[in-house]
Amino acid sequence: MPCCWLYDARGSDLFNAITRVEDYYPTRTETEIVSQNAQDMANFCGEGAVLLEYGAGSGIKTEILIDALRAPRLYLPIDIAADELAQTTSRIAKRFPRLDVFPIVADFTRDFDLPPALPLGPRTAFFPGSTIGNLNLREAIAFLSRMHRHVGAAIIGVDLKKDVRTLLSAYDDSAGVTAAFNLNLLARINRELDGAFPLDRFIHEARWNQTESAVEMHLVSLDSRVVTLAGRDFTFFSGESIHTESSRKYDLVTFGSLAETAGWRVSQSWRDRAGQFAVLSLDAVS
Ligand code: AVI
Repeated sequence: MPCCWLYDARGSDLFNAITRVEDYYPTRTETEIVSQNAQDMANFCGEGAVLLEYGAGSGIKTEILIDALRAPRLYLPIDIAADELAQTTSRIAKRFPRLDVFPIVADFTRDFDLPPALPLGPRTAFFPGSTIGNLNLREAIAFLSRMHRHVGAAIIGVDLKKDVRTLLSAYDDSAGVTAAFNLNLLARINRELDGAFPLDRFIHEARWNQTESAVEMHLVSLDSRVVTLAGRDFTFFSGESIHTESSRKYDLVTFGSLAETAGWRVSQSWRDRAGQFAVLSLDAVS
């Protein structure tokens, strides 16, 4: 299923809760990288920057970056979740009263136009969170190519390959928050599509797919059953699963060639000490 369907209001709250659990390392690791290297990142963006953020979400890391920028001109957060975007926009506008903030409600995985009269100044995209990992190869190239049409430089968060045990506990945390996040999809289907999923007969499972270099989230049926939703029947065998999300993990060489395919060159990389996560700066080359 498209993983964007995991994010109804409850799903977004649960995702925010995931970012605070001990087992889920990406958010705190990336936040630490941005905090420790904010000045270098600000230098990369240049003075008077116009900053676009794809999938702005709660915008915590963005605040750290904006705080380090020299006289930024404009911040354009882009997100499909209008409510969260409005909250982020007003928090950032309050914290940085001299910065112009122009929110855009759009799905950044599809084509959309930027406002025609953007102020002059170096344009940089910010795409933290390792959200690029939720896109398959074709989608990732399409996204990076779209970003290339919008800006000449980018800062992007990429989760790195690591031992499978660390990965699986990040996506099946001991507090059960990721399980609740995944199972919420069935509750959503029941509510919005008049579905009849018995929520206690499906379980969350995180799997490592070596070929795809991805952690996958699945909802596994504990029995053989037929589930009706939106007037249609869906048959499950016992142990059969719904694949709800893939989270691809990269090494720097593989990501570098992916970026190159879409017209980018990696210019700098900032990593945590353990090498779990990387934040990369990209320059448009063609
Ligand atoms: C939003 N995205 C980058 C998260 C990830 O790590 O793939 C979504 C997530 N799924 C389970 N935990 C977090």
